[in-house]
Amino acid sequence: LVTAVDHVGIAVADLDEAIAFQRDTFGLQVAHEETNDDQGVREAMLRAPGDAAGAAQIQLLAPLREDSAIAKFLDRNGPGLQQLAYRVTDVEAAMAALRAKGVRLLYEEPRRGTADSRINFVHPKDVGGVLVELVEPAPGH
Ligand code: MC0
Repeated sequence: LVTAVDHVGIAVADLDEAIAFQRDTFGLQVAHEETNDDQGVREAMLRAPGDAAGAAQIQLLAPLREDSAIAKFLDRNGPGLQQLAYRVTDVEAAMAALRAKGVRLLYEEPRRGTADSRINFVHPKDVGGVLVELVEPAPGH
């Protein structure tokens, strides 16, 4: 079902501060930055200098609004690991396979994720307490 670990997401209060911290502390570089209004986030994808193309990235997620999932996560837990994202080739097929195993998906239909990927999420209570994202990259990514 899963072809690779796509990224690991960390909730942060301030995106620019967190980017600078990861750069100055660990030497990670920004590969991509965008605002996703649907998800209520400003986000950055970070890479390590030695990463091969397609290597798992670190995603920093900062809230755009108080009613967003990241704002709620920060209120409850403070900054920290928020999600694990698995890459799939066909998100609808992955959703169907997981539903058949009795695992709950958060959305009926895929939504738009980073860099025009198609995404859905698995309920953390059904998969060991980890919020799992499914990511079908846009063609050419
Ligand atoms: C909540 N829970 C978590 C969790 N968030 N467990 C593990 N990891 C998390 N991140 C737990 C709570 O502690 C609670 O457990 C139970 O799940 C249900 O919590 P709830 O209060 O009913 O629900 P909420 O309001 O906390 O919402 C959780 C939920 C939400 C996962 C449904 O965060 C959501 O819809 N997430 C999907 C969207 C998202 O995360 N977007 C931001 C990233 P107890 O034991 O207390 O009952 S956007 C993104 O990632 C895009 C841009 C991309 O990569 O392409």
